Amino acid sequence: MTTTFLYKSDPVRGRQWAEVFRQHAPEIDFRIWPDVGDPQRVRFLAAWEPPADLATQFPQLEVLFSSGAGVDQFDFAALPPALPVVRMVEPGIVRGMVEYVTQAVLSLHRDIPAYRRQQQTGEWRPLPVRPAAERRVGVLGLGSLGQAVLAQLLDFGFDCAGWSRSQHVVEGVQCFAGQEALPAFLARTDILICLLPLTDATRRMLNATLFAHLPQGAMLVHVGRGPQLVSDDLLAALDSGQLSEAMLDVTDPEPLPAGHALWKHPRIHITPHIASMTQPLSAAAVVIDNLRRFNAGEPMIGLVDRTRGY
Ligand code: NDP
Ligand code: OXD
Repeated sequence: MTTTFLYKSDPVRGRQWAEVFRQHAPEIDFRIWPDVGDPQRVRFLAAWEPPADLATQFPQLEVLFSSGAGVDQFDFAALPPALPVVRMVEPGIVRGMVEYVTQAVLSLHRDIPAYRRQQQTGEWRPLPVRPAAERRVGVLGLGSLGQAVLAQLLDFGFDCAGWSRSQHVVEGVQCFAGQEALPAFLARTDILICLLPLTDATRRMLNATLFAHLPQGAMLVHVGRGPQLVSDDLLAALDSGQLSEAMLDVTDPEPLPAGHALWKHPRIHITPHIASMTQPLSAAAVVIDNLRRFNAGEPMIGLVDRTRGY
């Protein structure tokens, strides 16, 4: 019986996936939601938001692929318990995140937000230029994105550190692990980048207590998930000078409603969740490779550990 791979996400990008499947996995019947064909044939699904009652609709479903890097949009309790879930680990999304975070860090490092404010009042006032080696950058999350970002920042000569749940060894990066090491990591961080997945452990983690461990005047680049940040604590930290700038690519809620206090703060710089996006051509190629792995009984890249939530 022919296998169906069902794609339920942006249909324009879906057509690019379809072309890659047509060229490299022609034996698979690739379909774009809502054209599901025979539901009994759907063995694989790629989705940002899967349909409800997955088990009833697609009783032969064997793998759920997230069309993005995050999986916090899935209600794990509503998914069949033994269904493997795979997050997106693909070179295009990694490159996009490296570009975004690099521009954010360079912009903060070289005082671009301050010059924008000066321009508004016609003020010509050079600020001191610090070498990158004297700027301590710290990345929360040493996963596929965090490590790629650090590799680029190391190239610029920044003093780099990272924090994760388990201990990592990354050349040139001071690695910290676990809650007990968090204060020491924060104490040496001038520019903090959040690249953590949203889980029960990371929700509301960017709060007043965490900000208090940073050096006074530290800066934040938040590219994880909106609910990790306590907005009122950020506003208070900026008003008190504990933090000096914040670049937010993610907010809670999204879209951020007009008139929200985060829009108005002169030291907050917002982009609408565009730091990075799955690139259809490279993503489809990675998924086809994962299907080969799955069929060969090999571990798939990006397999989610449901007990950890990422
Ligand atoms: P990974 O799963 O590869 O890495 C997650 C990292 O976070 C790991 O190093 C993990 O530690 C660490 N971590 C998770 N929970 C904790 C915790 N409680 N304490 C300490 N460390 C923790 O994810 P990716 O790098 O692929 O992606 C990270 C996130 O980036 C995504 O989940 C998504 O939310 C966000 N994202 C945002 C985008 C945007 O456009 N703004 C685009 C794409 C992703 P360990 O290594 O020990 O497991
Ligand atoms: C993702 C995102 O998780 O775009 O892929 O945020």
